[in-house]
Amino acid sequence: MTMLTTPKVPIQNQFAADVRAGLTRAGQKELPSKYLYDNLGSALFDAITLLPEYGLTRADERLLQRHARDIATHIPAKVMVSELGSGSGRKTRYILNALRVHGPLSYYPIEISSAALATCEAELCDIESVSIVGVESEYLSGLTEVAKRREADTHLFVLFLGSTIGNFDAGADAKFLREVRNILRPGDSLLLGTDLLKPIEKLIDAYDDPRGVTAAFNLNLLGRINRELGGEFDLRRFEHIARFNEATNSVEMHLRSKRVQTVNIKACDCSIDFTAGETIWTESSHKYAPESIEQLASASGFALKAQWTDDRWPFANSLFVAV
Ligand code: AVJ
Repeated sequence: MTMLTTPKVPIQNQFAADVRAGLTRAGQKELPSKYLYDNLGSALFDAITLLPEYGLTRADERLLQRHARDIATHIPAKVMVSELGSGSGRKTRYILNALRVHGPLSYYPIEISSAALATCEAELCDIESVSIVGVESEYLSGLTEVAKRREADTHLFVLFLGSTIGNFDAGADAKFLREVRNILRPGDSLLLGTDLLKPIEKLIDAYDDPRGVTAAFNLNLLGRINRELGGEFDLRRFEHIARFNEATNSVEMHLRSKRVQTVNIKACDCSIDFTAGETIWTESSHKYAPESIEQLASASGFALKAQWTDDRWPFANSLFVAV
């Protein structure tokens, strides 16, 4: 695999600054959900995707498997594919396989973690006539770098799968897609995965599974702060909770302090007081109303060209075209 890198802020300093800002702010304490994905967190997320209660990833995969050829009919033969957050690369195989019949292509997975890029390369390197260029970077700076390498007659096809878009706060999803759009040219396309609204009980089961895998995934964020920032969290003094916020249509994950306690974090040079029952908000996972996706497209400079939905687990993969 060839590698492309972009200048970046030393990750550790940024992590310490974000943790400090999120835990010392007035009101609801919070931590950015992107920090859930260190090596252990990524492995726990992979386990979540196998849980019977978490249908999201299977729905996404069914859609891509079934409709990859149909999706490919919308994409010109001279194409460069880039993916925001490649994950394991398993779902992407279907798309690359459907596109390569039109001729050789290059694939640029963008990931902040080099470990994830390596997994993705191992999973996909055997696909004939596809060359992989890993981009170790944040999404937008990585995509800018990819767009620079594109020739005049080449279409840029961006994949943003798995409903990662749902982790952005209200309004920030359209803002992010607008920034993606600004890197593209009119006619370029984006395949966007979005989890759809479904009954609340189903959602809570998916985010608070009886085996406790999601709880382990969430609590690992405190473990990561201990390991990387000299935090002194006792993970047994916190519990995982998942709740549905009806005002924002999002499943929220929190970590709730079981008692009054104070926790030191050396690298942040701070100590944090918790009251009994106080929570740290660690993730929001927005669930889209089917009609809202077209609005999301037009609010961010795209038109909705085609859409595929799963009926067993409401989920949509939508093809947006830059206008
Ligand atoms: C990977 C962001 C799509 O929001 O469903 C799974 C992460 N969090 N269980 C999601 C997650 C708790 C997941 N995404």
